[in-house]
Amino acid sequence: MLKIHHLGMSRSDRSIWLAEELGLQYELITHTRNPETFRSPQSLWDVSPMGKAPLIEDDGKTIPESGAIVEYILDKYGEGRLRPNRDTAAYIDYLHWMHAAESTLMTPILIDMLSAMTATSSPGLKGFCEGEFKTVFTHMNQILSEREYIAGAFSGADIMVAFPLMMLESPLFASPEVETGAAFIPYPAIQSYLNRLRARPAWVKAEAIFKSA
Ligand SMILES: N[C@@H](CCC(=O)N[C@@H](CS)C(=O)NCC(=O)O)C(=O)O
Repeated sequence: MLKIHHLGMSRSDRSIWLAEELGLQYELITHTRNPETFRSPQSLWDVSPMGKAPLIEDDGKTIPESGAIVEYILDKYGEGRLRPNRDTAAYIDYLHWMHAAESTLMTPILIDMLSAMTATSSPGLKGFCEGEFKTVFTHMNQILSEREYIAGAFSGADIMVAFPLMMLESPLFASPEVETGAAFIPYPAIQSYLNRLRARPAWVKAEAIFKSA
């Protein structure tokens, strides 16, 4: 059976949500962060060479990296669901956002978060993050005011993109040190999109699972 290694407050939320969207049977293995360092515990290092979540095990294979996991699961268990056909324009949007989630979107978020957590923020870093957030969110807001989901119909790309967006709503980002504190105020289409995602039954089920794990 498919095994999902889950670390609290992490991108492994994506793997659980995807499995719930597809109605898959899976075994959930939960790892608890070190309470002092907030890093992975030894149990995760025992299965993951870089000590990172998410990680899945399936048919004797070990698959790391949340985007790779989405693609693997859709290839093996998707039966054509949650991914546009390859010869469509929607597929290009799917590919774009599938990859942008961990790169274009996540980069300023991580810089912003880590500079606040380590008290190393500077006008240069703040300016960089502010500019990046404006560019990315303006573009996403435009797209999401024209369609319901990031690549048209709901897809694996939404599962990828939702994580960084939801991260911005965590209390850490409410700090005045962090550029994203008020990030969504001028972006109503992004806010409506998040509300739509949170209303999905599979999200509701997944959220209950990773909150209780
Ligand atoms: N790009 C990777 C990032 C993996 C990653 O950094 N995971 C974090 C949790 S979101 C982690 O395992 N952190 C614990 C640690 O590094 O000690 C992915 O999308 O899977």
